[in-house]
Amino acid sequence: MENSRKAFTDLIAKGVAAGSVMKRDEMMFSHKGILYPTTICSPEAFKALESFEARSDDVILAGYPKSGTNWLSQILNDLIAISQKKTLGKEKLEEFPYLEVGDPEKYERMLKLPSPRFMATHLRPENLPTSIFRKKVKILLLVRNPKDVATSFFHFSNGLGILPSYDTWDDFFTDFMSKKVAWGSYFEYLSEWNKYIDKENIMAITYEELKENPALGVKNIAAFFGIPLTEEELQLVVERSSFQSMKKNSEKTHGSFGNVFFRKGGVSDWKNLFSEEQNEKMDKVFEEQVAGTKLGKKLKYDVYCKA
Ligand code: PPS
Repeated sequence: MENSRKAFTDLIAKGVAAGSVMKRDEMMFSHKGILYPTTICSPEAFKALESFEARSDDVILAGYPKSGTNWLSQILNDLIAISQKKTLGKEKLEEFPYLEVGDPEKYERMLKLPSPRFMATHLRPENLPTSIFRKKVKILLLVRNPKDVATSFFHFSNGLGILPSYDTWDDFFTDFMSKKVAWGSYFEYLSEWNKYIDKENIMAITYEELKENPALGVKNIAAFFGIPLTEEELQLVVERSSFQSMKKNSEKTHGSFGNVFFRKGGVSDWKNLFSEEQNEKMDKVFEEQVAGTKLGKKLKYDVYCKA
């Protein structure tokens, strides 16, 4: 395990240890009507986050849990290293990269970090510190088709003890559809972020389009953040961020949790879990809440979520 990633693995290990002695109903708490895992988040940290001072050159990745945020984090960190002419993969991770995860003092420590600071978040826009929008910080918004998100979330809940586990997929599906999972409803997440989609400081990308054409995706992301890339650098970032490379390297980057964070890395695994009835239920909710929005159309639901 590389020492440089200790901030990641130590926090997860602590969360797993805390979760192992908690009763199921103690494992989540509600903040502004949304559930979060007690094992790695706290009301005190949320309070401290409100006054977090963003910098205009911060690099922010927003994505609901299980939409591929570790993948895009790798890409963005490599792009930042290239922009600073540093060797890829050698940077030391000073803080756990998800903004809302960690202790309340984290934001004080982040004041001392050099620019550009990278941070990921699973939060909805209305729950992000207002300085992010005031400073027009660039945000890469990552979305993934909701059926694969739910599938990945189910396996993750049973693979890592920071979240309540489930005896059956059906139980998880019920909770996923009724806002009873960590970070709340994915459908509400999509409709809230849709309100921001036309802002110049926001770029949306789907997991599926990146999977289909990683070189084009990385090129567009680099252009959005104003990072010039040679063809060679582009190929390197693409190669280092492939699922195979990241899974192979995961012992170094994610320690013993590697296999949980890098599970299958594909599209359509939902077909192994969803019943006919569950398909109909999700299709209906998506149609009612998200399908007509710009972000909803970008997800190409008919391509990726119809049997
Ligand atoms: S987390 O726990 O919320 O931070 O998870 P997150 O990283 O957002 O999402 C995990 C899923 O992303 C897949 N993954 C990848 N897919 C393609 N390429 C690469 N490089 C990659 N890295 C991670 C990971 O396998 C999870 O999806 P599933 O479907 O469970 O495999």
